Amino acid sequence: MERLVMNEYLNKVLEKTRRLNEEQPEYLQAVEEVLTSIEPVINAHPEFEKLAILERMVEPERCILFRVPWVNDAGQVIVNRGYRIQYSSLIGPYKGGLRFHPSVNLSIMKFLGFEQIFKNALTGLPIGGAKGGSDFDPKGKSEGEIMRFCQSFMTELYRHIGQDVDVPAGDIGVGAREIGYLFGQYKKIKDAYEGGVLTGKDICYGGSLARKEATGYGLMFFMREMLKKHGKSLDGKTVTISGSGNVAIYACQKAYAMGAKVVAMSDSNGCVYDENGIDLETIKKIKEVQRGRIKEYLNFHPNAQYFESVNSSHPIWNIKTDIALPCATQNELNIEEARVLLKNGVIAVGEGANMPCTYEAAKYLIENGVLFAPAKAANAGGVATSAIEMSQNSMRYYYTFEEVEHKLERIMINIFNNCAKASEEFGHSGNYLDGANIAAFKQLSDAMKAQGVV
Ligand code: NDP
Ligand code: 2IT
Repeated sequence: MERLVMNEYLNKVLEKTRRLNEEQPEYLQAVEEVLTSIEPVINAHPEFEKLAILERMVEPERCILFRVPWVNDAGQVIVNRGYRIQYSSLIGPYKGGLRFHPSVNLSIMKFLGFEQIFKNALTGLPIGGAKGGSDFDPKGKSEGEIMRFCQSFMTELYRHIGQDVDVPAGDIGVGAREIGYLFGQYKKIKDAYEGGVLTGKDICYGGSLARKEATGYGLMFFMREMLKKHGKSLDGKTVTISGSGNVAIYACQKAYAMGAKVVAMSDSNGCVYDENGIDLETIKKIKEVQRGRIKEYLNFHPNAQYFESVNSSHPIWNIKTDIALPCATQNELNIEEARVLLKNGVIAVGEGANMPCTYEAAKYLIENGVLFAPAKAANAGGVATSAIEMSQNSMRYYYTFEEVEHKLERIMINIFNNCAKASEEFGHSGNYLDGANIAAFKQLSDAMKAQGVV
């Protein structure tokens, strides 16, 4: 959807970005959302045009594309494509996850890298923005295949990263298992123990307690603060959560701890609805241990219902709920689905995934009074805790689970307050999407001005 922007400089940059990146819809979507949001700041700073602040913000510092050859169990050589988008080192080493999913392409990598710069600024910690990954599909692969793929991926990636240069972590399809294989190969090639070169490591070799839980927990801390500001709470609320991966599982855990009832979760094949409340231990067993499909939930809870996803539909958004948490992937909640949620009485939507709502859906929800927690603020707890992992690695020390969780909670409260403040300052009170973009952009543009033309 084209958005109306009055500022001439903004329009010029938008047009140029569209022209240069015609084939990259997700990237353009992310850029358009941010640039549209920050119009009041651009209006207040006419000097930004001469400094080309926006042109420098939207163009990645470096895009690395590489070949990843590996041998499958049948002896066949397979070639995948690897990516690392080193988007911005303005406020710290490049930092952001790796995604292994067949849909990965340059547009998706660039959109994620772009979002990451702003998200990382919101954490208040010294981390730049990056993203990487591959079109490799981990589904159905053996342990040996996963390991060989990770080793081949790192055999190229290692020369581009380092604990003060670029620090990858997990994302879709990359969890502690993959990080372990990547770390092992990095260490073997470098012949040095650089603990802080990757985050999301297992606890047994330098990972941080509470990193696994951090994105989901952080989302719920943000949601709690947002509801509180509007005189509401999670107590007794129903919640639906799309996805059943890392973010979804720990959002579910915290939602229960905050007194809510999670009634539905999903994967790419469909969703389960359990009116008694989703049994998270069953989900964890199916997803974390067996790496199975969510449909198997019915083997343990025959009274639950399963709704198959047909033609990439998202049946989970048809389920009546007070709070909806899209925690699977980009553009998984569109305007029609937003309308159904609203008709069914939704009061808040929290983006655990990156850009899960289309811009039209997000705008519709906000305009209709639904409290909206935008991804780059609401899911920043994961990368914030990655930065806490890096600091523990540098100190050669560790914090307890409670210490890390407490730091995470403080960071999420700060992020919410900063989004609220920025939204008020520019007359968009209660629009935390604009608030998040404005708060992050102000810090980044200040840093850009301070460092000169580089
Ligand atoms: P996981 O791989 O652990 O889980 C992903 C979940 O989303 C799975 O249930 C998966 O289902 C579903 N999913 C993935 N792709 C699609 C798709 N194209 N269509 C439908 N369902 C899909 O990933 P995470 O939980 O780590 O990541 C989820 C989201 O959260 C992503 O958007 C990620 O960028 C974002 N995020 C992650 C952070 C982290 O720390 N891990 C931090 C901040 C954001 P299936 O198994 O069927 O594929
Ligand atoms: O999207 C994200 O913020 C992540 N996948 C986590 C990145 C990180 O470096 O922990």
